Amino acid sequence: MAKQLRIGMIGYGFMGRAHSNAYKRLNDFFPVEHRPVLKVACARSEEKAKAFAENWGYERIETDWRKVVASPDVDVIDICSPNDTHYDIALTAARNKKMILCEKPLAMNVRQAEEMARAVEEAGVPNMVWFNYRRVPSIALAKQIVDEGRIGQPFHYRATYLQDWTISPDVPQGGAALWRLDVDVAGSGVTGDLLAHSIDTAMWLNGGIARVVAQTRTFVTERVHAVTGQVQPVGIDDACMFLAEFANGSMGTFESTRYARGRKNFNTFELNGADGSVYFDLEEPEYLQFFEYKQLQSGKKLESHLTGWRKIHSTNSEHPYMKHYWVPGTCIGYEHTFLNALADFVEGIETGKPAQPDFRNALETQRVCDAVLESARSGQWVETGVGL
Ligand code: SOE
Repeated sequence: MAKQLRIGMIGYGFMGRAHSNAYKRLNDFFPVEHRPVLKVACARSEEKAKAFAENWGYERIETDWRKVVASPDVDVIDICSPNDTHYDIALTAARNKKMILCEKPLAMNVRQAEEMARAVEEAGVPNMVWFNYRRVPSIALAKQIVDEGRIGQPFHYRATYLQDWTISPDVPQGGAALWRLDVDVAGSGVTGDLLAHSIDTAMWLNGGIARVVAQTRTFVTERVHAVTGQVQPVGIDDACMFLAEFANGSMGTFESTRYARGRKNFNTFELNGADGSVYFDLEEPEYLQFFEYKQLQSGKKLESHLTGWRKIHSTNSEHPYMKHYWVPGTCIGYEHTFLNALADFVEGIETGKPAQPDFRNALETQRVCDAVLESARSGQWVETGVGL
């Protein structure tokens, strides 16, 4: 009989929906022993909690997260609430010996993230942060290609993460829908919200980022606050660019903004090494582009007139995750990245090989984010302390 994995969901927004979908579909696609049970949905507003629970099929609701993390009938706490709540919920959940899945960024700052990593380790509870883009098959394929040694000595890493939804000064800050614009709730702007994804992917593929120098900009400096109704200063970074030095000696550039007109969720990266390069663009997620130089050299005859980038449609059953879905040539979507992440987490519990990124690993991303923000303030290169 399947083992139950009883879920206590805290939050009901975009990520609450993405994760709930993953819980519901896990056993349809992945042959794991555990079966998620949607036990409790928690939101501060009873009305919102009820609507969410009814829609997704949660058995009951709570309006106080403390009751959820104390519930004996809950095994996993899923933290999908705004960033300023992650720390308290995670620490209490760890004390109560719950498994914890936490949305990104892990915390508001390194100090919180360090305590959170320590808390789950001391409690011995399985934990993971939902950096879902690692679970895009094409990105996982890029990781495989790097691990197979096909890129060779890395020279350059280039990442962009562009959106355009905050350009109008009429967009308020704060409240349930727009807490990402309120620095007291979000901790930072694009650095924690978007670049955290780029940094997680970059360090997964190319190793630790040792030092950074950054510039941030806040284009709209005052916005009405949705909760107070007052015009208040904006404390988040609307845009951030930084240069990075990886521990392996390669150079990185990272750019993120919510002011790139026409760009909705433009998440790209390219890694260039001596023997090859990989390029990914989330607007064409089923493709990984790969330029292979090594194979050309090793061939009997170098057919240089036939060289070029290969656009790999990562939908064959031998591509990461794809054997669990449809026939070759058919695609999966954004929602499956969460399903894949959940499957990895559950397999981690079952095999005893914990899925990554766990809190300890996500702490490294937090270190880079904090170093980026510190550098933007000081104008100096900042050592991240990653991997020490
Ligand atoms: C912000 O708009 C956002 O929803 C992020 O919070 C997510 O992490 C990102 O994947 C999509 O954009």
